[in-house]
Amino acid sequence: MDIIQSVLNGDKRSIAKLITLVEEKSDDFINILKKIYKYTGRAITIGITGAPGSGKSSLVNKLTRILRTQNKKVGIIAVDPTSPFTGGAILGDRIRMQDLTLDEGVFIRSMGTRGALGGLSRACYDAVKILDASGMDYIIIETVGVGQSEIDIVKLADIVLLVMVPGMGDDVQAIKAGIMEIGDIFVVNKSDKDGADRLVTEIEMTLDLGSSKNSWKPPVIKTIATENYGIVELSENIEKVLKHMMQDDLLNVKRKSRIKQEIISLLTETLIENIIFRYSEKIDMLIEKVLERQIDPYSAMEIIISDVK
Ligand SMILES: Nc1nc2c(ncn2[C@@H]2O[C@H](COP(=O)(O)OP(=O)(O)OP(=O)(O)O)[C@@H](O)[C@H]2O)c(=O)[nH]1
Ligand SMILES: [Mg+2]
Repeated sequence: MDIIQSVLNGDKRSIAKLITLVEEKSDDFINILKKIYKYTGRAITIGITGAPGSGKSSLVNKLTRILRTQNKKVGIIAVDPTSPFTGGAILGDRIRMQDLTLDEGVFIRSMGTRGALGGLSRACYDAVKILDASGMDYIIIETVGVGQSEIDIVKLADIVLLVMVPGMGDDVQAIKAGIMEIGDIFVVNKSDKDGADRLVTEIEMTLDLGSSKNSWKPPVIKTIATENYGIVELSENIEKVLKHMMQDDLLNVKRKSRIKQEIISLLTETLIENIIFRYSEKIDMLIEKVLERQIDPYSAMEIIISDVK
């Protein structure tokens, strides 16, 4: 399996190819994923989410530059809810990173979401594994903060940056919507605009409400991505939060729960598919009975389950 070796060697074309195989669920992709799994678990995954246009891509761009000066390899996944197929040129423009694509130590990929709610697709989770195995030190996943992808990012990332912008009117709303819980770091971007300090205060007050006096509080960082302001502070805070998470074993707890989630969802999917396939005739027969009110759907389920056992 050439492709496995070249992915492990960090070859960008092979990485891209393998992600495509995974997206298309082509033959054997699960076997390839099985083989690379033991090489994963080294990368740090950073999720970045926030309202459309809040400056996520600009922040990722500037953050990546800092990581590159530290000689870290960076994989970037831009989750694009608007289209599952984004051409390279449009992608570069959309995520404002054309200049980074030339860097050998940076890999950028756009991926679609799943369904109308925009949850992260299985392929996205697998792409993270591929990038991890390929030797990326950091994997940054950008998701637009609408719908399910924002919630899903917590399951995928070791650390989540929540980007907010002053004067958008929806800051308070976002805070109220319970989104606050997902942020490990709060980034107030576009701090060149009016109301940045007020937004910082507002976020800090909300964080205070939700935590006891001595407990850990997520940092709130002001940035102006376009002017590279606050980016060093942001990267230092990422390291600080990671250190805290490692010291308190929180990172392992997070990763364990991620693995549990993954096994459970694979199990659920496979079991259900299997049952539906194996008992399709029986299910058809039971449908007739339910239709005629001889039995109810609950009993139909119990009949099938008792057979499975
Ligand atoms: N004034 C100002 N503009 C910014 C700042 N950061 C980004 N922008 C601009 O805001 C616009 C959106 O930036 P992006 O980085 O594409 O934002 P995004 O959140 O990735 O956008 P989507 O991926 O489309 O949701 C661009 O025109 C940026 O140049 C900032 O700190 N201040
Ligand atoms: Mg973007």
